[in-house]
Amino acid sequence: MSQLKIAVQKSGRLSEKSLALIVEAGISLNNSDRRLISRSSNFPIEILFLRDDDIPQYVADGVADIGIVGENVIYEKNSPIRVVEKLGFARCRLSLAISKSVEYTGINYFNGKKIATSYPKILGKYLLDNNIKAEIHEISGSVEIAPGIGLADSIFDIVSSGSTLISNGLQEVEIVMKSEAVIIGDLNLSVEKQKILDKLLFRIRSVQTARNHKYVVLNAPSNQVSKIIEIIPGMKSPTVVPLAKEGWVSIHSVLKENEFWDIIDKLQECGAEGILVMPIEKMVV
Ligand code: PRT
Ligand code: ZN
Repeated sequence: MSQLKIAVQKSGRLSEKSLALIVEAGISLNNSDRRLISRSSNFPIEILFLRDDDIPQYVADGVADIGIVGENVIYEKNSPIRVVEKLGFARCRLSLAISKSVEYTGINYFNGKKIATSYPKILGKYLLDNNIKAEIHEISGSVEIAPGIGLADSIFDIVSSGSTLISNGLQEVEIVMKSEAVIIGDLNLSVEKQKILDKLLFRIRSVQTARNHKYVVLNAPSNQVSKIIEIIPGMKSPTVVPLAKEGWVSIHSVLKENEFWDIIDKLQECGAEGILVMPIEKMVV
């Protein structure tokens, strides 16, 4: 029986969420102490723990069948792999930043400047596309200190909250790309492995869909039911059950997390009371 080999980051920003996703998909891991390989007793999967930068090449070489990495890493490595699924975590952007004391006038500012980065390929392409001639100075870490120590005029680096830039006296002036964690895959998966991957993706999507929805239960006057059903249509249609108190019903439904506050306001306007909102663990639609 074939096993699908999945490469995840050994330790870093992607590790916990990558493993959590696998565990929430109902896959139990035998030794998740991240030595090198972990197997599952209830799903044909093997996990390889690697540095994130190495994952695209391992997948391209077929050592791993799929992997979880940030999009920034795949575009920098340019390995022959495909993006199978976006995962929505480890969101960040790759941006150009300059000293906050400089007044930024536009992209031409970078002509003739020296830019420090760990992402020379992505930056090189961006500069070429925008017809800017700048010097790229490749460094492997602590890029944000480069302008302060006189190594470069500006930087091109990952930004998430922006606080690293602020504490180094820098301002973000151009967002070059946005990134999030994705599943990447070998271009030539066997039919058997593709089947295992499809099963895994089905489970991951159920977990992701559940995360984006909430289960809601509320009490409402019976004469408001039709109005409330319009507000919370549910997966097919809401469950409506009578309460012991005459003229009242309990309504159960599912709503999207991002519509939540708007909907709650509307429900209250219809006389809804005792509104309970609960997380959903898995959701198959
Ligand atoms: O050891 P290994 O090579 O496996 O790990 P790594 O050190 O290369 O990567 P790691 O664990 O730091 O990040 C893994 C991935 O997380 C990255 O490739 C991105 O896709 C994603 N990610 C999301 C981030 C950030 N957010 C992030 N904020 N990666 C790095 N940062 C750093 C950034 O380099 C900068 O120094 O955080 C700082 C900026 O953060 P803010 O919040 O101050 O703006
Ligand atoms: Zn790395």
